[in-house]
Amino acid sequence: MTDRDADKRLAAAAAVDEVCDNMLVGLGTGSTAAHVIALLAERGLTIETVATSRASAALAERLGLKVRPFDAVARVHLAIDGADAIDADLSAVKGAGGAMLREKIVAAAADRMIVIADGSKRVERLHDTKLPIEILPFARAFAVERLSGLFEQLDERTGYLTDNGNIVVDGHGWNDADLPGLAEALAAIPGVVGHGLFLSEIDAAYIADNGVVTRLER
Ligand code: ABF
Repeated sequence: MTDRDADKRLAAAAAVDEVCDNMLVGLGTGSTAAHVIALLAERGLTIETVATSRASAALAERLGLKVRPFDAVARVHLAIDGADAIDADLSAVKGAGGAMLREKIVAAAADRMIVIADGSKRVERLHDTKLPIEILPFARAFAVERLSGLFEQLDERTGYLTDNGNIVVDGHGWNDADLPGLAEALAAIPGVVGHGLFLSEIDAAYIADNGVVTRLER
């Protein structure tokens, strides 16, 4: 296990310590969230889960966790998920794994949402991180044209569809001076069905750096 992977597992373990029996837990997506799934399976807690991606659902089921379909769930006790970048205000960019729409829905449905990350994800400013945007294929050209006013460069993930059957475009060279304004501008483009800006969903974070775990709370 690399030092970075050891940090991911440390951050995951700190979040899993907040999981109690009889909780409904939202499982994130990505390599850090995979440590949460493994630890939850190891600890044998009496919990049920919902997953933010088919990949996480498959891993959880393979390890013996009960995964409920989220479409029958209105509320989650605790969601634990990774991030691509997170700042001191607990604003984050997520979605390198393409699961940001389901991740945001589960985070919004959770009483508490905790981000777990290794130290490389902690940033001063979010704008150096590509911003994933989920677009309805029907709206591809229209949405990309409208997005071009917000980003210096837009790269479509060719040959990739999300679990929702949508395309993802990564925005580079964006202005993070007004994050709520950017989120509002993205939501105003018909055909943009999701994006990786998480501004209010995150309640706490465990960030592990060289074996030391720091807890951030909103
Ligand atoms: C997921 O975890 C995504 O939102 C984010 O992009 C990814 C980070 O992956 P990793 O934990 O492998 O760095 O939550």
